[in-house]
Amino acid sequence: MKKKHIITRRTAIISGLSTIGAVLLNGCTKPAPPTYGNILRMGDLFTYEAQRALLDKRALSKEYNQGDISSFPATGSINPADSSKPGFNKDYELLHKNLFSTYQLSIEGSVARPGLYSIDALQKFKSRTQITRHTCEEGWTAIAEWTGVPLGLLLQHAGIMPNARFVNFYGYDNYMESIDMIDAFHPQTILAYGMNGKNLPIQHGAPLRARVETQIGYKSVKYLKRIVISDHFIDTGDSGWAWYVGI
Ligand SMILES: Nc1nc2c(c(=O)[nH]1)N[C@H]1C(S)=C(S)[C@@H](COP(=O)(O)O)O[C@H]1N2
Ligand SMILES: [Mo]
Repeated sequence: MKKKHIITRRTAIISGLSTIGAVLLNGCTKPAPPTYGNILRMGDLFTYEAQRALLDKRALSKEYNQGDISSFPATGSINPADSSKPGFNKDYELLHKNLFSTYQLSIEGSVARPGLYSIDALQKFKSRTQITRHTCEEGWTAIAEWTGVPLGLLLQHAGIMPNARFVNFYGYDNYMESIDMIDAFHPQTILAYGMNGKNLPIQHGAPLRARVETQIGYKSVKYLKRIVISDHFIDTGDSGWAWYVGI
């Protein structure tokens, strides 16, 4: 059952990539975004076409009701402001002291407009709230409500370049993971600042974490510090865990 599901998602990804290839080859004959023709805005064409070609065909991960919300364990780093805990980081300790008012997410790499975003700035984007099930590779699951900004909106705002293929997430605790553009533009891939109607708590990644609902829990990076858009992905290497872990 589970295996079948994974195969289905792989097929979707492969056809997705060939669609992007077709989009790039036929770009001129397809409807173009208003920024078409501006070399710095080529990323807009890519996202515009790719989103329309792909996203409506992509299945949403199941969403639940308020009554399904469960208790939620915190794993991995649970407080980078605590020097007695793994993942301690001095910059994070300072942010925590300032109640995250000085926090700024950095968006860098293959984007026309690299930039820093405070939580206030992120909250000005249209938000998305979703109640989803988190699945950890260690074998537990839990359901919570997440509120945040769709990553695709932010990437469009930053203007991703044509060579952009991966989104690399870096956490304050030195944790890192990456996803491809198909998952990055999935409507349920959000940068969450809220959990169960409150600000995201420390143990779950305050002030901002990724929620990648199409993949297993370790892709949902907590304590986001930087997002680097690139033509190559960060491979966490010898950990033995797969890079792509669709659920
Ligand atoms: N920065 C960071 N992000 C992380 C981790 C971590 O240790 N550090 N652990 C990952 C793993 S394995 C899981 S299951 C989830 C756990 O999220 P939770 O602590 O909110 O349950 O976060 C993921 N993201
Ligand atoms: Mo996990």
